[in-house]
Amino acid sequence: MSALPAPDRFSGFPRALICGSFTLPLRRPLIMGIVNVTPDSFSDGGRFLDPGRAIEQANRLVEEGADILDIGGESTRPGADPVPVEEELARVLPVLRAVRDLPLPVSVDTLKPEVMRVVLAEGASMINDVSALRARGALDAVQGSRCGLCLMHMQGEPRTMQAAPHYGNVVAEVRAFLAQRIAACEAAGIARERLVIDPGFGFGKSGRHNLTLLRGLQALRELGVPVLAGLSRKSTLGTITGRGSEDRLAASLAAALLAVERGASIVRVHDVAATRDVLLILRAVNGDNDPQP
Ligand code: HH2
Repeated sequence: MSALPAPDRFSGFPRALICGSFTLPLRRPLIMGIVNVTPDSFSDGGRFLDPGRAIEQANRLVEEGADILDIGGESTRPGADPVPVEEELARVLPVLRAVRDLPLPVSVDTLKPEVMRVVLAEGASMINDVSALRARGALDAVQGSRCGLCLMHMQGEPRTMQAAPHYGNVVAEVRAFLAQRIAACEAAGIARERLVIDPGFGFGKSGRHNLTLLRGLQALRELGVPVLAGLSRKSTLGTITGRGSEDRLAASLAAALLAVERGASIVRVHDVAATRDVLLILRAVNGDNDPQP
């Protein structure tokens, strides 16, 4: 087992993210490509429910330049109903098994400890949990592995979260929640170098809350853990542009770019190729001459 990467000598910020057997350098922004194996995801529901189509999509995203794949078997769109464990595993496992030997970490988007245990045993390198490991048994399920962990903020739960989201100071409250979840992970013996935090755009937030969080992203980065931003095709972008979820590419690219400029280390996106090009331009303008991925 390799040693943990040393944090940057000057900023104390981690230089790399541990994700199972992978150590992902954080010197350039990383792209997490979304594979939704669901009938009801908000922008691509049903397109990749068939395992063959989901596997094709996963391979396409890797060719397009994804650094991490994120496979989800349960939609968390507003109003979505929970899916039983067996059903979620039946959706996720065929795809995980088909891509787990590719040379990149595979994340599974789940909030169920039972699913976490099975997918980690089956070769997942990361758990992306929209409830930040708050379910009973979730910390135990991931503690003994070296998997990466994405801790996301959500107010309420998917079925009802958009009914009346309310905050006094959304940035301060999301930051305090994430700081508390980082502390809970560390208290459970989980190394900080395995953690990623995420404000959870659209999860119990109005459009105004989402924009305030995007403006204030730097305040989350100050927690000393890489920030992931998931704005791809989200409804706030539709409200601003007046466009449906399949027609939000330009808005999603702008949002990804703005998130990285404000400190995001990872962007979670549906459209990997276009996002890669945008981030390459940003890096070139910033004079970042690191070798291409
Ligand atoms: N957003 C969605 C799902 N999982 N995970 C993280 N960490 N951050 C996010 O912003 C995030 C997430 C919702 O998007 P999508 O997967 O496209 O839709 P659905 O939940 O309907 O499957």
